Amino acid sequence: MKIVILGAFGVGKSTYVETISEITPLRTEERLTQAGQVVDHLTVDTKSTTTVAMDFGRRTLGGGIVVYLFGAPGQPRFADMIRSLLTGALGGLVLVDTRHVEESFESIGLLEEADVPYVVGVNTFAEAPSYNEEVLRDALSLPPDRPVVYLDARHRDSAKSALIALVTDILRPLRSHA
Ligand SMILES: Nc1nc2c(ncn2[C@@H]2O[C@H](COP(=O)(O)OP(=O)(O)OP(=O)(O)O)[C@@H](O)[C@H]2O)c(=O)[nH]1
Ligand SMILES: [Mg+2]
Repeated sequence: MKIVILGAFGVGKSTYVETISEITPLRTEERLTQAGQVVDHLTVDTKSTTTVAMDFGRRTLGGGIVVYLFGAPGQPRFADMIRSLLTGALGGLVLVDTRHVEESFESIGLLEEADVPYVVGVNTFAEAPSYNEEVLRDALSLPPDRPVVYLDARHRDSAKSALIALVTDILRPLRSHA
């Protein structure tokens, strides 16, 4: 299964791929510079690089399911790259930082444009406000059939639960027709 990890700049996409991948992921990080400060609004002080093409990892789940994970870049200027990554994808995981919920619209829009099903994953940063599912759904205008999960992209079990939620969602129509 090809799946894409999307979300705004700095929400933890590369961290997620790193946490969940069973192989050393491919990364395409480039240094953030003073020149980019006008367009790249940092939320994490420790962040010094950004994804400029993609992350790539792999994770084998039970039942012989092998998931190929493509971590997207975050900034809107990479939209064409993200459209390319969505080609042939069976699902998307949209990571959300609750300090900047509105920055998730871009990713959700690209998924809807590509007609790829998705799960919204709230990456729970300690400093970020917590909203319950109903409030988030409302803020994101999420269709009722789109799942929302809460996770910490740095923790394996938490990251795995989010991936299973997405894979389960992808497989659901097939099962109901079996
Ligand atoms: N506190 C906290 N920090 C996190 C979490 N997930 C990621 N980080 C940190 O946030 C920073 C950004 O993570 P990245 O994984 O580079 O974010 P990204 O979404 O890939 O960023 P771009 O590729 O630049 O869009 C890193 O310094 C991570 O260590 C989290 O769940 N909680
Ligand atoms: Mg990244």
